[in-house]
This record gives sequence, structure tokens and C-alpha cells, in this order.
Amino acid sequence: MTQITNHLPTKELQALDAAHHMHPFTEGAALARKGARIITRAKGVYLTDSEGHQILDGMAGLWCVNVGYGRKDLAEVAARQIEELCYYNTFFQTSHVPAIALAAEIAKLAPGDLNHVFYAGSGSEANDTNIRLVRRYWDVKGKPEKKVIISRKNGYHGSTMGGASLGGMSPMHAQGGLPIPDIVHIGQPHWWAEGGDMTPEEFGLMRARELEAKIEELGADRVAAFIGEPIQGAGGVIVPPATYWPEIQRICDKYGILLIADEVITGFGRTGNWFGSQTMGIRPHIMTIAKGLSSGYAPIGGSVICDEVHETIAGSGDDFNHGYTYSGHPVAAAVALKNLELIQEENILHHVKKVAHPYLMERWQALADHPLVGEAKLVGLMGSIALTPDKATRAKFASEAGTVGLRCRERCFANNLVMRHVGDRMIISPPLVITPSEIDVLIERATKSLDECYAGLKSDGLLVAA
Ligand code: PXG
Repeated sequence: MTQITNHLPTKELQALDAAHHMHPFTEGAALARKGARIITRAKGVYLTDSEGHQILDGMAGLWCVNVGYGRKDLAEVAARQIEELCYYNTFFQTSHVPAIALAAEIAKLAPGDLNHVFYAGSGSEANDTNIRLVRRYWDVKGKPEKKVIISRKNGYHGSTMGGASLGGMSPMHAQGGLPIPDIVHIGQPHWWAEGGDMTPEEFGLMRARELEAKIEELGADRVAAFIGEPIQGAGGVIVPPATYWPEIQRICDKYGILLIADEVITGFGRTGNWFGSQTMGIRPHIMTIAKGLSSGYAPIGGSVICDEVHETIAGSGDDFNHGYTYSGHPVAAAVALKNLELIQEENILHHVKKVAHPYLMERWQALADHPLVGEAKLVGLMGSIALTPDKATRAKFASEAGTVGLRCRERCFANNLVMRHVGDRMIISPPLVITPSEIDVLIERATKSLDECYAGLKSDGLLVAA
């Protein structure tokens, strides 16, 4: 049997990886040519790769390692749970202590009457569940024609057929005949890129009213729900203008359609509150959760459901014919519960609000003075900067979208900083436990990378507006 350990030389690991491991969102030929960066260990906010580089992880993995890497107490809980009850299901009127305790804890932390949890293994699965939930809800209410879910262009809701359909990522829709029927998309509240001469406030209202227009066009009797991320993450950390969510809420209330807040990224302290809905003033009927729920230590997600939706479905007299083998997996649930305990015991929300956010905000906003940077946004600990050849006009680059962002990301990688790019926007979402001195390192490496990227663009003649 092939035994793969971290002791193989990097080149051999890369060759095996390229030969046998098909990666998500990756072009295979490029990966084979360059070889993957292989991460071997992590502690706090730092990753170590197979060459011994210490990399500051400005993305908390994929927006998930909220309590930081290498927590012994989470490892111990997982080990104990594996010994005690490694697996049992939650189908057919059975349950177990970790699933029960975690659901009760989530209900305690979630706002309003979001008191019920349906477990999934990931954010994508949870959003598939949400499609089933809202359609089932309206069926039971005697309105089976209320099936359409309205979502946004450039939203991200996962990679399953349902999740990718809810999402508004055109490169994903282009592969595999998506979206599935009865999912439609309206414009996103991305003022920087699409706001033209409007003020952010005017633009926010205009984009929210696209929801009203779409409901009117389809007929409210056909619309089941609206779904959105309180702050778009994968789309580029797009913070909607202050007018946007109150107007969306008004419209959902007026037409009686369910509001789903996808909190996969914004949940569990990322924005400084437990949930992004609280930060943005949204009252959802359902929240999607994953990622920070377990800080990425175990795969788990779920839907947090309000009393009315739960009571309607649970009281229908029929089974809800839906579920996953790993719904409420005991090891993942035990780890998630301990993670929520850590967030509370260590006052991590307070740290985000009173220490890390204010300090990072000051330093992050200063990046807007860099010649390559237009706006700099930060809510809690999710931030973005827009790269532009001309700040005054918010110009795009003449090069194909993403060319400059990719070059900047490569400089970050070379400087041992994980900072992602989405098109020509750079984004961060570091572990919530990041300290001011670690923020200094992040900013120092980011600035160096921006300087190098800027110099490269200049010498290659790419500092040109479209
Ligand atoms: N909803 C939102 C808002 C997400 O950000 C999902 C659902 C899907 O969750 P799972 O656990 O099925 O991946 C996500 C995931 C990126 C990136 O490149 C973002 C995500 C996943 C992978 C990459 O920004 N978000």
C-alpha cells in the first residue's frame, strides 16, 4: 500500500497530487505544471508548508478557521467523542447527545425565533436543504405553486446543483446546465463596480427594488423565498450600501416571502456579532450556517429555522423526506459545540469588535492611499480592497478582469501571505483571534505585495484603464 506522509519531498508530493488528486476550482494542467503548495501544519494564524515557509493565513483557510489553528481542546473533544460514540444517525426517531446539545446552543445564540436546526455536512448541503424546506413549507400551506427562489448575480451559495443554482456565478452556471428550474437572479448591491454616477445609498435602494420588480413580474403567488449573503464573501467581500437590507426586508415583509440569510461566512463572529444578520439588521426566517460553526475543525453545516416554518413542516402529519447520513454527525457536533464554547469563554466577539477590527480598520483603510488601491472595506474581520488604475473614476483595468488581481495574489504568496483575489479585488478574512502584532505582519506583507505588483504592472505597461 502506498503510504503518503509529509516526509516525502515536495516534488514527489506534487507529482502524486497532480496524478491522482482532482482539485476544486483548479485547472488541472496548470496545477501539474506548477505543483500545488503543500500545507503540512498550522498553529494560530500561521500555516507551514512542506518547504518550511511560515505563511500568515489572511483567509482563515476558506473563511472558516475562526478560533485559529492547532487548538488542543478541539482535538481532545474529537478524540473523546470518537471513543464514546463515533457515529449514529438522527433519522427514524433517534438522536444523540452532541446533536441535541449543539442544536440547543445554536438556538440560544441565533436571533429572534430561529430555534430549530436541520443539520447538513456543509454550506452547500444546507442550501440544498433550504430549497427543500421553503418549497415544502409552501406546499404544506396549500400553495404548491410558490416555488421560485430569488437570488443575486455574483452571490455564492455553494457548489452542489442546488447551491450553485442559488449562487449567481456565471462560470459555474456555464458548466452543467445550471441553474435548475425556478431559481432566478437579480442584480447585486456592488456599488463600486456597478453604481455608476449614483450615490451608494441611491444605488442600494435601486438594487433592492429589483427584488420588488421581480416579485411583481413573477407574481407573489409564485415566489417562495429570497436568499442572500448579508455581506457577499466569495463575490469579493461586497458590503451593501446601508439602504439595501432595510429595503429588502421591507419587500419580503410586504409580499410575504421567506427570507434566507446565508451566514456560512458571516456567522459565528466574522462581522463582530454572532451573525451577519444582526450586523446588517436583517430578520431572516432561515439562516444557512457552516464554516465558523466548527471553525473548520470538522465538516458540519445546517439550516437554522424559525418557529413558524418549523411548526408548519413538522406539524404537517407527514415525514419531511430529506436528510443526510451525516446530518448532526456526533464528532462534528461535539467539536462545533466546543468551538462555540471557546468563542464565548475567550470573549472572541469582544476581541473582534474592540481590538482586532478597530486596529485592522485603521491600517486597512490606510491602504486606500496606495496608488493601486481604490476603496478599502472592512466589516468585523472580512475586508476587501479594489485595485484600480484610476481611483477618481473607479476605473477597471484594460486587461482581462482578474489579471491584476492574480498578479497581486502571486506577490502575496511569494511574501508568505494568503490574501485571495476575486477578479481585481483583494480580500481577507483572517482567524478572529488575530492579534495587533499579527495584523502588523499582515499589513506589512500586503503593502510589500501591492508595491511589487504596482511596479510590475508599470514595467509591463498594464497600468491602463479600460
Ligand atoms: N454559502 C456561502 C455564503 C459560502 O461562502 C457556501 C455557501 C458553501 O459552503 P460549502 O461548505 O459547501 O463550501 C459557501 C462557501 C472562495 C470560497 O473561494 C468560498 C466558499 C467555498 C469555497 C471557496 O471564496 N464559500
